[in-house]
Amino acid sequence: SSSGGPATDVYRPSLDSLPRPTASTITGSQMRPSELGAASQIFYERCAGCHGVLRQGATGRALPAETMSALGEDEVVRRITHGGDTGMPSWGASEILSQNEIKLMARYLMVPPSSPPEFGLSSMRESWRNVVPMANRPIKKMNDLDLDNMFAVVLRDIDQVALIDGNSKKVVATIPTGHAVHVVRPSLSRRYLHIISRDGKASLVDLWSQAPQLVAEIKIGYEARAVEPSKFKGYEDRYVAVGAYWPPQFTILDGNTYEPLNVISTRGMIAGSGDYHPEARVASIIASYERPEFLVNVKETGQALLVDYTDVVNPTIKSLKAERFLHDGGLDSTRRYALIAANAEDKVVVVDTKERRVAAVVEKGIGIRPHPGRGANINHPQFGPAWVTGHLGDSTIAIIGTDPDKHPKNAWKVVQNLKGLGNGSLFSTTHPKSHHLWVDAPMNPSPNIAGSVAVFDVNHLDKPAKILPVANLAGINDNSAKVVHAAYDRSGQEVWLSVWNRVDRQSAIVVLDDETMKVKTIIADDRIKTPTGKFNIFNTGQDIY
Ligand code: DHE
Repeated sequence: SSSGGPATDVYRPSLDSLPRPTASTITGSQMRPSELGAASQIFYERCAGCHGVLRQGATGRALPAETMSALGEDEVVRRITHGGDTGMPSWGASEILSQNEIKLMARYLMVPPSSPPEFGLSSMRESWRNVVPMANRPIKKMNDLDLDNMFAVVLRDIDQVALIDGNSKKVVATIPTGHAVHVVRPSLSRRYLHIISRDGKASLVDLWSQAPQLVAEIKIGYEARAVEPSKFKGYEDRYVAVGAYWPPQFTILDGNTYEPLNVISTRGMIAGSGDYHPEARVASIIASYERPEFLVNVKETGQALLVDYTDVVNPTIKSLKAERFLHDGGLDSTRRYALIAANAEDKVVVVDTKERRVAAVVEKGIGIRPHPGRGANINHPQFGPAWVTGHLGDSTIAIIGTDPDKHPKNAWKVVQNLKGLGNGSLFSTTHPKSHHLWVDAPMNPSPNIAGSVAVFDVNHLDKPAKILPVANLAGINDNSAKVVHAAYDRSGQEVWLSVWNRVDRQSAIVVLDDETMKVKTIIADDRIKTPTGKFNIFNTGQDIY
């Protein structure tokens, strides 16, 4: 094994390189090793993201084994089945987990967690595959694909990313990824796709090859969510930062080959209290356009790290004291300020990437558990440039002024609240050429709401949103179908939405005309299973949202 971890671990044992639990390592539990294996797999895929592998809580509650035992199996089963109103999905009611799986999870939560193994640079080097070395790569684009209007689509449960041509809507390639693939970040040069999977595997795709292909991959830990290429002028394609949830650390890779260059632990002290946290996970990573730096947002400690990559082996890191539970976020329209949701604190932190400081913490007017994705940069008719986030915990859509120069009174304040579909929103989206704002609610317990999207007219925000039943429009009426992640095409005239269904049921991507909100195309190709995030290579690479 390359993990070098302790043999007591029961964490995600069905994945590669982890020691399998044995009866002696799980003394006191009422579970067989095979049950523990299945349960820890489900926990890692569905629960750890919010609750933490050590179950100390973040976006989701802390789940101490003693509390679970005190609640009793029936109550824990009830909570997993029906979810809650601050973002806990209704795993049973929405038919994602079966009754047996839910019972298994209830019993699993009564067994105390164990700390998973470490994963350092030597383990990474062992896992590194430079599939197509630079010498065998093209020096210019070798295909006639329209890369600017290509979409990379996450096919979550089949461990693939599909490349779909934005013009013909045809699948041009499918790329194998790690397990439960999460996010794709195209490079600024539009040559590369960086893909991160939940199991810590990062995959590099070269879009210049005759057919886009996987050219390198590496495992940087056991659990991960974020990857981001360097974007400062002169450093395009040079470096890639990959954040891990476990072990709590981030790794800097060579941007062309994925050779691991440095790994930096994020375990440490909580901003404010100064108390130690053993599971300080890396949430979003945003490349600065102002300096040769990555902004690495550490969830549990609330430290926002500005990591200078001019000397990757000996990096200078400025650690900004932000707020706990930093999660997702994006840049304002000038690309100078990063707005990051500190979701379990109901705050949004504004980092000035030019002056390297926390410019503001927005609290008043933020709803319960903000969840922007990268957020949406609108031009508010009254308040000027503004950034928008929806929420997991309520139907609030908060609009925050982002223009300290021309609209100083509104800067970093909630200037308006809208009412969205309901709680359970994940992503808010717009495009500089559009006057529409699209906000989803896939985590809402009602299948009708989770299957719809709200569209606001930015020029008439006093009017209620138009609600489009996107899953129904695609002819998909299952309770398990969720409509998630609106993404614009290059021109800003089309919006793509995923109808994300169970792997054994029909999913689709629905393409709507932005202006008329009418369906243009339904991509229901057999290969499109469990689509979630869709990343237009131009818009995502240049941070246009
Ligand atoms: Fe995500 C972004 C973490 C569940 C789809 N997700 C992010 C980011 C983080 C994160 C830290 C920001 C990355 C960045 O910008 O660098 N996501 C987590 C979780 O911890 C969580 C809550 C639970 C889990 O177990 O993983 C979680 N995420 C989900 C989903 O269930 C989604 C809908 C589908 C899936 O893949 O499982 C999902 N997350 C996405 C997408 C983005 C994302 C599509 C990127 C949005 C964008 O527009 O850039």
